[in-house]
Amino acid sequence: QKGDSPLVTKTFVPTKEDYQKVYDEVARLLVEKDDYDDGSYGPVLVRLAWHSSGTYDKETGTGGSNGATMRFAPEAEHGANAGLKVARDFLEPVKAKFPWISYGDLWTLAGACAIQEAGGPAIPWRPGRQDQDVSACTPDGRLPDAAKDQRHVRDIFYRMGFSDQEIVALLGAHALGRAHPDRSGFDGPWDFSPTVFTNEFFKLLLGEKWVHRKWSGPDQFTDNSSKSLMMLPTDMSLIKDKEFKKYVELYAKDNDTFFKDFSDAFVKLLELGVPFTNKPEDRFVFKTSE
Ligand code: HIF
Repeated sequence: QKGDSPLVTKTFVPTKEDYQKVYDEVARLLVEKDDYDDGSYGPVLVRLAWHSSGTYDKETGTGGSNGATMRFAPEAEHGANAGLKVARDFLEPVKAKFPWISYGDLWTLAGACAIQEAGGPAIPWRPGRQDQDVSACTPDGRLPDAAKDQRHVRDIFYRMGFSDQEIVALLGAHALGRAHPDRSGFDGPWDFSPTVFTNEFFKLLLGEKWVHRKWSGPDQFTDNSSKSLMMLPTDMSLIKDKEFKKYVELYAKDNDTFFKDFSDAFVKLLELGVPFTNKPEDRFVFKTSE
């Protein structure tokens, strides 16, 4: 049959420009909806991107950001994911505007956007995640437990295929955001500028005296000078462990190296288990808003 058949619908193949439009919309909403927490949904978007990716298990190839399975009750209700509905709901109007993007691509793109918009490094990103159904939900217990020590941190991140240096670089993201008593039980921000991406996490970890907070909540640490910042037991493990600590020292001194290593490790995190048909060279570097 020749000519335009009404039976043939063209499949929409999004280009880099289309994904940049999604980026721009997330960035616009971050500015518009500034009446939340410390003035930005950015940190909780980063946490959503990471928790959707951090279920990956390299032995079985299961988990990771591919299926966006946190949309379903079993995974949404895992204790570690408490509070992330806020981030998923924030992105719903973006999904409505760009219905062709998969949730997995949207959540990870939004995480990359939140880091760039917070002044962090470029997070090169590529599409390819396909939404899956509830049967692809991962079992509870794949995400880390902040009450534990370095052995647990290594168990969790080695399972995803990360090295000690990559683990420390990633943890620098705790410069962003805060803990909420009604979500994790922990309380407070890691630094004084929780909406700006910097290497402050490492500087404070080394520069402050951290003491056990005296309170009725779970064991966490507070800085002895202002008593308004916090560290989780897993954060403290980075200076208790000699192998980890040398990278903390490196990143506290050298912000450029931190930005580079963080970007590499975060890109790797967001891509775990994704069946890409494109190549690493095809990653997009989104333009950050003015
Ligand atoms: Fe977090 N993380 N994270 N995290 N995280 C919290 C909050 C954020 C761990 C525990 C917690 C990473 C690793 C680990 C962010 C980003 C990343 C909270 C508080 C806890 C308990 C949640 C709440 O109460 O709202 C543990 C145990 C980790 C491994 C050791 C990643 C590297 C740092 C992978 C990462 O990118 C962000 C951003 C937040 C802030 C969220 C907010 O709502 O402000």
